[in-house]
Amino acid sequence: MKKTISGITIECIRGDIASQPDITAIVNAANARLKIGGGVAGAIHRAAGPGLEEECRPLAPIKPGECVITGGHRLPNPYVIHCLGPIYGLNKPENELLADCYRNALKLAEQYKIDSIAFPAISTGAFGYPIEEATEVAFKTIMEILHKLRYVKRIRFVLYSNRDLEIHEKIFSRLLREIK
Ligand code: AR6
Repeated sequence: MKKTISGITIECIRGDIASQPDITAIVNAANARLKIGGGVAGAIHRAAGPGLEEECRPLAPIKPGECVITGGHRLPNPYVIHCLGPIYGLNKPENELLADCYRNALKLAEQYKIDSIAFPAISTGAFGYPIEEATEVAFKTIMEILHKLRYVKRIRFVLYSNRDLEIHEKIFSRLLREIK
């Protein structure tokens, strides 16, 4: 699914965040120490090689809602933006901390004049954030700041399962109807 709003294309696809060669910056659902982990952080660090962890070392630790940017190393993408999502039920208020991830990632993308960015569903794996709630926060946050973006022209959500893709498409369609 794909929709262009205020000149910015938002799309949802099923896939692997570490295999998005046409995107300038991919977002990592990181851990506080910016080390290789499971899920997204595992896929990204494995594809990027050990140079990514080395570049991350002096930037760690980060707090929930914070993001830092590095190069892509062996990834096809020039940049990786590492975001620490909230652990559901622990880091509060979860919705604000998750919104901060999307806001701060886009702020960094603008600072680096990045034209395209791909997000995974931050916090919805090991960190336990219910997918419907997280999706709503992600889209609402992005739609609120779309008009401020000068350089970002494409925002892609990369979902790992068909179910997560369907949930994203359903919630995105509903929010689009609501803003009409
Ligand atoms: N591409 C796209 N999405 C993926 C991929 C992939 N390769 N792999 C998993 N997902 P998670 P979190 C989905 O756990 O909840 C890590 O171990 C997954 O199905 O990667 O923010 C870190 O080291 C889920 O919907 O991130 C941290 O300690 C979503 O991506 C912690 O987990 C996020 O799952 C971060 O937890």
